[in-house]
Amino acid sequence: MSTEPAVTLVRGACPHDCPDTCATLTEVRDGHAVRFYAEREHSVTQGWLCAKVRPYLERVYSPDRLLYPLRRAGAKGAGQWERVSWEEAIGEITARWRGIIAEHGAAAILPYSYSGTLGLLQTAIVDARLWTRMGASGLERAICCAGSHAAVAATLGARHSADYADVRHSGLVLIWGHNPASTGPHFMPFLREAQKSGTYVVVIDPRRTVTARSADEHIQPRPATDGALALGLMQVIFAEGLHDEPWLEAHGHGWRRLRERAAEYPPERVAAITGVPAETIVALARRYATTKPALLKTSDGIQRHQNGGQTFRALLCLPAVVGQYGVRGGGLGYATSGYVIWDGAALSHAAECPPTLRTVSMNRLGAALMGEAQEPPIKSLFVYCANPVGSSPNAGLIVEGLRREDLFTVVHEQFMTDTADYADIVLPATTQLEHVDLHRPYGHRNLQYNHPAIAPRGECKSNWDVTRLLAAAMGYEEPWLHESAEEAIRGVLDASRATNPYLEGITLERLRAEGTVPLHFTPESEVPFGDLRFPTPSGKVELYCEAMAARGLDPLPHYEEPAEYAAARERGEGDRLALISGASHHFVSSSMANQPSLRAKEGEPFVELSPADAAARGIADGDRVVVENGRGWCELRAVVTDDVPPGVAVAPKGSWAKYSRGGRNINWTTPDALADLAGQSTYHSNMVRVRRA
Ligand SMILES: Nc1nc2c(c(=O)[nH]1)N[C@H]1C(S)=C(S)[C@@H](COP(=O)(O)OP(=O)(O)OC[C@H]3O[C@@H](n4cnc5c(=O)[nH]c(N)nc54)[C@H](O)[C@@H]3O)O[C@H]1N2
Ligand SMILES: Nc1nc2c(c(=O)[nH]1)N[C@H]1C(S)=C(S)[C@@H](COP(=O)(O)OP(=O)(O)OC[C@H]3O[C@@H](n4cnc5c(=O)[nH]c(N)nc54)[C@H](O)[C@@H]3O)O[C@H]1N2
Ligand code: SF4
Ligand SMILES: [Mo]
Repeated sequence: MSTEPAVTLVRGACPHDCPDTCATLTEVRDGHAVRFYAEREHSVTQGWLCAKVRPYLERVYSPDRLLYPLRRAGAKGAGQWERVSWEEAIGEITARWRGIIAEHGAAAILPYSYSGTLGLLQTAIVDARLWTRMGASGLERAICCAGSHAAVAATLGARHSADYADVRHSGLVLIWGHNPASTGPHFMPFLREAQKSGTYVVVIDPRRTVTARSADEHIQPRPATDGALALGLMQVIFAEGLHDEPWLEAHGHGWRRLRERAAEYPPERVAAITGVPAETIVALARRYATTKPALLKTSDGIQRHQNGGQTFRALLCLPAVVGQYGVRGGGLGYATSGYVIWDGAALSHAAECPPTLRTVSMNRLGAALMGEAQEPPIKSLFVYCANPVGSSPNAGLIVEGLRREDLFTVVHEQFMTDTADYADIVLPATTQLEHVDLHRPYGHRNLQYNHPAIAPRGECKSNWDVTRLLAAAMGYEEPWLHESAEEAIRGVLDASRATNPYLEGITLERLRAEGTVPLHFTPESEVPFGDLRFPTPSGKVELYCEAMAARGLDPLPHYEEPAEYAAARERGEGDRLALISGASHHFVSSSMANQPSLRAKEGEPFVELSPADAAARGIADGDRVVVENGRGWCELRAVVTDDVPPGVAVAPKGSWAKYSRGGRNINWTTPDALADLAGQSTYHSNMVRVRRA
């Protein structure tokens, strides 16, 4: 007789920062996850997971998982630890915090988190509640998409996009500064199908990415010049009378003023700025204006430039000029995250909390720790769902800050990251297989529920459970700091549904039972902006944005060279290269970049150089090179390739510093300057020198 324990099948969701939010299945036998794979029936996941997450059990059961709380037992960063109990750890943290609050006020405590998981509970609720109750410093979470979100809010009023499948209706797809083959791979099969039936695909990216390889046309502008390119396309479209004037009259606020602005960008001027030949600009403008439906598909990578906000505004104007918003297969493919905005009051209970005295930009963590944040100075940092030493800009300065003897740093993590190395206390975190959550994807229009599949490994605790422990030890008695996980999710879901038609009929019970629940659309709301009502002050697409004018910002999109590029040009530093550090194929930011099998696939951290730039520096393919500027340096392997044009270098983000030669990654060079809108990060407005090591 067989004594094999039965297998149970547990429904989950991929928690990583990726638009696809795949529906997953875990087979559990005897409390142990034995298989992990994709849901077949899901309209987007379609039975496959990406190369990064397929080996998820390797991550969950990794011998490197943090399993117990640790206290630093040597110098900061020396890697000496002693195991402590949760009781001791929480006791020590809250004792230190009480002292800091008494001396400096709670604003001296800075929580730091971003996108380790995208769940409602483990991220959104956790980000909002304890810290607000405490009166800690707020964190301006502008590392990823603040500029594009601000641009969309100003121009369209909402982040609405269609399902990937709708691309089959597109006659033309402009994939602009976006690399879905790596960063949102479930779009690609839909794009392939469309291409087979005649859709023309153009990729606009300085680098020949995996996505660009299979396009019908690849256009390579100089980095950060896309605002000029977009305005140049508009110039041609207006000048040749190819714009949709009735549409603009009815739905485009300030379109004549946009036309005047665009007139400043004739093809020859744009060619000089972008490096794209004038004929190519004219041909693309004609194609975009005359092939319908025309979809502009983009994401957030392109706006990580100092002029990224205005660049994104310029992109958002294009579909309006050719009357493509509200058209199935046309308009904008950006993000679906605007259909569900979680109810703010239910999320944070901020009305019952003290005011947040100040907010610190997450893009300036190093500067903030080193003195930019005054009154009070930051005396304690609590990091979770983030790895700032690996992922945030100007990492050398962050490390300097983390070395401060008077800074009390706590890191809640699954692994001993480059950041956890500098902690005073490390707390072990659960993975997605060990906790519950609800996910609102940014690339498709379903909600995804994640059931825990296994018990937490070792003494790992979820973010929510740590919140509750800390709240109790701080003596905060508000019931919303002590709810069960399900109660917390239910409260926010129910409050959000009360005012949101897209959540009609979506209850926690349905989510728990069905796992994947599509948002509720009507025939009128199904196509993004299908009713041609835009939730902006004018009710139209705000090509000219009054709200931006009122804030002293340029109300029309414009092109401006990033200061770092201009400075290098003016100083005659022709040997500098514009370095772009977008997504790596096998990691999600720095997540997964410690998994041996994925590191092997990605290879040694590299920088791509054009044959001309390599030759000019005496660099051969495979050479070790130093990439450097005034902020810092790192050592990489040179890949000499015509995938990048002269003047541009590409070094993907994500590699852990401690697994890199010299103990540094590309973020030792990236700028912590802020962009033109919303305090956005500016990773790609980065001038570097490259030389043989
Ligand atoms: N495999 C993988 N997937 C990921 C991630 C990852 O790290 N790895 N990260 C996730 C996250 S956090 C995000 S925000 C999304 C981002 O998703 P994407 O925006 O698609 O990814 P990025 O690689 O950041 O940027 C896209 C492209 O922008 C190009 N680019 C940079 N500067 C310019 C420019 O000035 N002009 C133009 N035209 N193009 C430019 C880069 O070369 C890059 O190919 O991906 C998510 N998915
Ligand atoms: N050079 C360069 N750098 C970049 C970018 C770029 O374009 N160029 N892009 C930026 C972008 S778009 C983004 S979004 C940021 C992302 O930056 P981060 O938000 O710092 O993301 P990760 O580096 O992936 O680190 C997330 C960490 O969270 C941990 N984690 C996962 N789940 C949990 C959990 O449930 N609880 C806890 N406590 N921890 C958990 C993971 O183990 C991981 O170490 O990176 C930025 N970095
Ligand atoms: S990272 Fe993206 S593509 Fe990969 S499994 Fe997760 S959601 Fe799916
Ligand atoms: Mo991101």
